[in-house]
Amino acid sequence: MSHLSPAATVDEVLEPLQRDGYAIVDHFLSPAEAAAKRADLVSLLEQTPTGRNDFEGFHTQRIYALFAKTRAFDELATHPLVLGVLDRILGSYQFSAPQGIQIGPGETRQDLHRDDGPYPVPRPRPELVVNTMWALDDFSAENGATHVVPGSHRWIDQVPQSDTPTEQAIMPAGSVMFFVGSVFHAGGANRTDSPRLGVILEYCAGWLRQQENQYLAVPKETARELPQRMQELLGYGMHNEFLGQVDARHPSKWLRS
Ligand SMILES: O=C(O)CCC(=O)C(=O)O
Repeated sequence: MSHLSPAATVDEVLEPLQRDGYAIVDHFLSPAEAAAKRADLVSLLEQTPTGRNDFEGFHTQRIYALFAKTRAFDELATHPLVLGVLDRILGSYQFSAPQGIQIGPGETRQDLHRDDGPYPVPRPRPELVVNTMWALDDFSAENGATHVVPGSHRWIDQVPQSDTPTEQAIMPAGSVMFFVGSVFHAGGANRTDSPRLGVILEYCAGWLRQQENQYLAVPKETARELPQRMQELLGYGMHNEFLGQVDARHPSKWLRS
């Protein structure tokens, strides 16, 4: 698994991302920045239940509606490196399922899956989803670092088996893994005594339905106060001149009204 430095360019991220389906930039945030973002989620985690099924994880907490609850990730969500990668892969895009994921001790490995799985478009197809996993703890093989099946973004009918080899996104806190929606991956088992906290900022093509409905997840009053790029990513933007209009007007006008 190749690891890039925080000075990585868009092209340097794209190279492993397109070849393997994922790319890791180590230490994108300083330890202090990562710790501050982690601290920001602590009070939210105190109010967050564990999952309701094996996929969510019975020992895993998920902070849904992330952008209604914290401003700590706005800057990362709109960072030029992230948007530069998204520009090249998706072109037009929006948030799909931004969420905090804390995998607790005793959690088992999630089933390998694709984040673009919910979209019923035949493969091969262009990428519909790009995800970023921000490590707020050190991700290790023992505490649940995300598993990835290298190259599986090119699979058409093939599906992973129980013995399909995976690599784990072992990375220090403050690092980020970019991965395309077509690559098979899974949250890891946590065999330690401490939780593993990460945040996924997931984006889908601008012409698709968002996995989590951001118009309802983030109150209009909150969205109205955000920078324009954040508003567009939440969905208050247009894909070409047709998709996203409200009463024949740009949705940003409706948001301001
Ligand atoms: O938490 C992780 O490492 C990945 C989780 C994941 O892929 C998911 O919940 O869809």
